[in-house]
Amino acid sequence: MAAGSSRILRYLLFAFFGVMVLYFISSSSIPRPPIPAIPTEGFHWKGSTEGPTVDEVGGEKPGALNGQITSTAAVKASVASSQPLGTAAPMTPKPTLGLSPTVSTEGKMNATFVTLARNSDLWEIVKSIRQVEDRFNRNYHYDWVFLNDKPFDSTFKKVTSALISGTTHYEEIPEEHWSYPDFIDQERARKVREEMAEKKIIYGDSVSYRHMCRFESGFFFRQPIMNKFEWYWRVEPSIELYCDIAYDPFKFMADNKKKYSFVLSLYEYVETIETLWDSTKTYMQKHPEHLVKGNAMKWLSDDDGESYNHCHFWSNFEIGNLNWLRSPAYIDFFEQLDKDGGFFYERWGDAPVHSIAAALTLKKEEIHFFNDIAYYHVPFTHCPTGDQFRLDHKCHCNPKDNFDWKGYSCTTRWFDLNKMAKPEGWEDEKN
Ligand SMILES: Nc1nc2c(ncn2[C@@H]2O[C@H](COP(=O)(O)OP(=O)(O)O)[C@@H](O)[C@H]2O)c(=O)[nH]1
Ligand SMILES: *[C@@H]1O[C@H](CO)[C@@H](O)[C@H](O)[C@H]1NC(C)=O
Ligand SMILES: [Mg+2]
Repeated sequence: MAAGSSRILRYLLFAFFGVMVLYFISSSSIPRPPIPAIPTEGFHWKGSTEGPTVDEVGGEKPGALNGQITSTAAVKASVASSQPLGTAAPMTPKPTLGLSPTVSTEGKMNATFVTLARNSDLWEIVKSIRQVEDRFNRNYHYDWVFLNDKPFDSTFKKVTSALISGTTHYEEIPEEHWSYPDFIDQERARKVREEMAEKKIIYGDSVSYRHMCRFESGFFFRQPIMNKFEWYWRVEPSIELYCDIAYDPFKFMADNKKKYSFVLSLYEYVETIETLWDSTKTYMQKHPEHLVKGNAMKWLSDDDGESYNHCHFWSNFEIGNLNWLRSPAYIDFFEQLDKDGGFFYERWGDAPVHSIAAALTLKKEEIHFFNDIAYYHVPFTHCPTGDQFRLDHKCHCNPKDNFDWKGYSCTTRWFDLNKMAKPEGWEDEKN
């Protein structure tokens, strides 16, 4: 009798305990409702045209089962992360995202992201990739080309391709695009590096940096993989994108007949380009046919081409037209520069090279300032001027950091040359 009732009591206790546990699990797995938006002036909920919703990209609907599913996924993820990358760890399959309603394959441009990187750049380039995907590419799925003077290793490929929503390509650069041309006197080049090291010129003693600058100036756009595309967007490691990009910049470029674009501009370090303008003048004399009427020469020179004022677009960000870079106008320019040897006898950067070419061989209207692409590459920030713009585009940059209107920026000159109205509030950001 006593034994029987205590057994019943035990059963009851077990049952009660079990119910409590179940209740606890299910109530803790009920998804929290979204934090209600505080309506502010000028704030709009974006409609379904904005991009795929959670349902469309295959997310689970909130419900009792949801907790179980996510916790299983969490277990899987922790198992996966506890195993070395080389083994066949169970992985969450890459969801096949449908294109968002506003973007059909027809609207997709013939375009790719492009990144030059070393294997050791992996953990810095992934930060850039994540931001590009979050702010833009998750809705567009453009391809991404990676270029390297060495083969990419499997970790680099695995990690980057998992983050990118488009097709990824990994290519090794041929030796002749990353070495001294035979006409270069390597002894002279070595002495220059020693001198620059003593003068503490940034990257002044680096051989690889010079190969990099020459490659970005003359070869990235004619790698076989790049020949498949018309448009490129260059992305470097450790950059930030601070605002949502709510439209396709490639399409904008095409629709508005743009060929080259920038977000930051500044004066180049003179010691690295002492004779770059001399070579430019040789090119201008040899190839007057490439100099376009209505170009942006006035942005480069304050004395009609006699001297260079050192203004250049910062080329670690670029959206541009590859066919322009592959045109005789650009190639003739690069070849003149290459023959003159300044990539090795000085330390010419690809930024002034691209910039001078753009300013001479394009109409100034073909060069675009992407005000709405908020960007950081150490040590400069482009944070769009105007509070409402930054709120509407969910920006996370500090307007105080905006470099656009500072004394060392060439962007004010760009606005003046093109008679563009500066955004309200620009004067407060001057200093
Ligand atoms: N494959 C490869 N990429 C390089 C090398 N040096 C620089 N890069 C890449 O070239 C770009 C510019 O280099 P970075 O170090 O960012 O120069 P900075 O922005 O001028 O300071 C980045 O995308 C780098 O990842 C190199 O030796 N090999
Ligand atoms: C993309 O552009 C490249 C370069 O202009 C061209 O060769 C290629 O055929 C284009 N591809 C498509 C699908 O239009
Ligand atoms: Mg960089």
